Amino acid sequence: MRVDAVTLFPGMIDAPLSESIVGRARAEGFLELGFVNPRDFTEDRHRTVDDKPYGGGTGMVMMAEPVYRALKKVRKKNSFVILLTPKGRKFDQAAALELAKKKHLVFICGHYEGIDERVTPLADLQLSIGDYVLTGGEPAAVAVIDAVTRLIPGVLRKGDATVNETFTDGLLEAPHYTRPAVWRGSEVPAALVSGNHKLIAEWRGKQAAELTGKHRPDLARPPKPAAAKKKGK
Ligand code: 6GU
Repeated sequence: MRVDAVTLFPGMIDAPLSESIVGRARAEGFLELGFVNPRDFTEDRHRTVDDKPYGGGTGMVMMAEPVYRALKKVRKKNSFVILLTPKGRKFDQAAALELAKKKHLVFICGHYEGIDERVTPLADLQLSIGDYVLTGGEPAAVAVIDAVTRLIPGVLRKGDATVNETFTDGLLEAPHYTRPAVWRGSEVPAALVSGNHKLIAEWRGKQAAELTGKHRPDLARPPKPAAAKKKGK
């Protein structure tokens, strides 16, 4: 997959995505990550990319033209363009699975108070990573690119399967343990060391249900409106 980021601060995305599994995915060619900086598309002496908001108010707003020109440089016919903004649709695992099917993603990262609203029609999708405010779209781009990259076939080694993991089946995962069996007096649950696969599966199912109910009651027993709706239509 090819990914390009339109950003004033490419290092905020490049550095974290040079480590660990995504770093390896880039080195092995599963992910091609490029950057384009709106500042390189300015024409004034100060290379201005932001200005005061019309109507007054605090902070600065990113100007439309440098962002437009940067996007134009990387956008192709098959590109899917995502604007990162706290006002966007909430990113989740289902969205990650959808994005993982695309050939080319382009992320537009706002900074300061945001980008001139007139660039929003250039995006196919507006995404937020949660209900809190970041300094810019860059850390959000890192989160989304990370979640999507690990879903590209071949990126995860066998044993890192993405089938039974948290959110994929609508539940949080059961807790994990590794050696030693007793650590500072704390024991691994008996079911996990029993060697009985049925018992282990039952224990994990119960733990997942309990944990989801406690930490994420909104996820517990997810409704299935898709199936119910289809019949009526
Ligand atoms: Cl995509 N951008 C910013 N600036 N803040 C956020 C966000 C995005 N998602 C959550 N908070």
